[in-house]
Amino acid sequence: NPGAAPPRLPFSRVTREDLAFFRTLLPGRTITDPDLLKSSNVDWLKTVEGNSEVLLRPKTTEEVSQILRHCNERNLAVCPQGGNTGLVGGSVPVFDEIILSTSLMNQVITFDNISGILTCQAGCVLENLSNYLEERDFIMPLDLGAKGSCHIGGNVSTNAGGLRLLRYGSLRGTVLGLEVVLADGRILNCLATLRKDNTGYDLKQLFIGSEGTLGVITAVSILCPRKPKAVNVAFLGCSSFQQLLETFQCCRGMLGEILSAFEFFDASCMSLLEKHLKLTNPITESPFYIVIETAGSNATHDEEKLHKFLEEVMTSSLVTDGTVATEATKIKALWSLRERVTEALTHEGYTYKYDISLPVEKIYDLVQDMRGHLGDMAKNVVGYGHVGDGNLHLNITSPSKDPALLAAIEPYVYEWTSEWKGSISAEHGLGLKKRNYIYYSKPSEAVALMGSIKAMLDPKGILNPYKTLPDNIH
Ligand code: AKG
Repeated sequence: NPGAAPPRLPFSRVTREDLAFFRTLLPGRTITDPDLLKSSNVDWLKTVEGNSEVLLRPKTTEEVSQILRHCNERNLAVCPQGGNTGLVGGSVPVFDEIILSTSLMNQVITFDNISGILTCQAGCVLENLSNYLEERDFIMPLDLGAKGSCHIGGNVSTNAGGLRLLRYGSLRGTVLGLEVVLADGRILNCLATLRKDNTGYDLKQLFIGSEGTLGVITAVSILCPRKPKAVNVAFLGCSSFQQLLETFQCCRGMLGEILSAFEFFDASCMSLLEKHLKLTNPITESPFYIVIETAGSNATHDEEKLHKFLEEVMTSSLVTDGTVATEATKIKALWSLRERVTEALTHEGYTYKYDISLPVEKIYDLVQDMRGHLGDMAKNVVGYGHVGDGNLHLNITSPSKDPALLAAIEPYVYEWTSEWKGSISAEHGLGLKKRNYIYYSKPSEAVALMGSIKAMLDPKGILNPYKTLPDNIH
């Protein structure tokens, strides 16, 4: 199984002298109690578990630098960890890597309320940043279901997409600067707060989405939009995916500049939300559900636009039923239907998760095809995701881990994706689980170049080993 752990690489083991060094550097923040280490050794999905004996909790960039300088000299492997909400086994150790947690690096450094540029430490929790900004009439340019736990540093190092990407674009555009500690402890201060800066190579892009394999992000500066004065959410039902696509096209045309999200999930997801989380479907049962959000500056204009759009899709029968929310509590309730699908799935047993980019008109074909392909082998085959970004979350459940089922899904799902020139990881990254499938989405020349960059920045390979790059490249 190419997603399983490879053999341990010949890194050093942590000695008493190493622990003494860490304890002097981080008094009270060098954790070795196995009970305290338990939750940092296992991923959120409880599918990957490491065996680290040391968790370090630095507060400053200088401390991170000293930790890495020591680890590099001693050939000790390090697993950087943010909120540990990743879905591909990238944020937990595979063996005994030292866990370097950003959880105490949680300070806002500056916020400029003219430019909207926020600079903060990597361990700030996304929801805390959102709350901080909302008090100042701004918002974060990204939002995702894991907001209550995930760290901005983890978001950036995985290039997390989320629910607002359609409107505000990817972190590759909104992140303006990064401070990164390199494997040997050097501090790379590229913490610019400029919208425009074409002076040489844009090095920060190397660290965005490289999952902590090239450096440890310690601070981020990010461009934040103004808080919209009016937010509306429409929750709609569609009887076919074709109609859902037509609704999307119509929506883009009629809501254009105020559209901030266009998300979907299928009827199987709704059943799981009802069954496991006791959530109620606010509209009549449909094969597909859509969550549309508008965010604009004029409530009257926005509502008028939204109502015209709804009238159009209802009268043309693209949409079978729907409900609209303008009030915060109801908006939250409608959003939680989409945001909590992942959580509902965890109650079904074991979940095989795929995060695929495809031409938008093909995304649900993969779900249907997979249902036919797997037949009775799977308990559920469900589809949900970001229609506006052409990003499908295909999830397949079985009562427990099932190697025969896995062999039926992979590499089939990757071959299917590659045939349509899609990406086998749209927004979750490759981590441990997907690393060896990179060739389905990237040519071998590109992967070899990634290997050269890794070798240049981290010659001993101590940073997040066994992740992102395939096993033939360290
Ligand atoms: C989402 O809900 O948008 C996610 O990224 C989670 C996807 C998953 O549960 O596979």
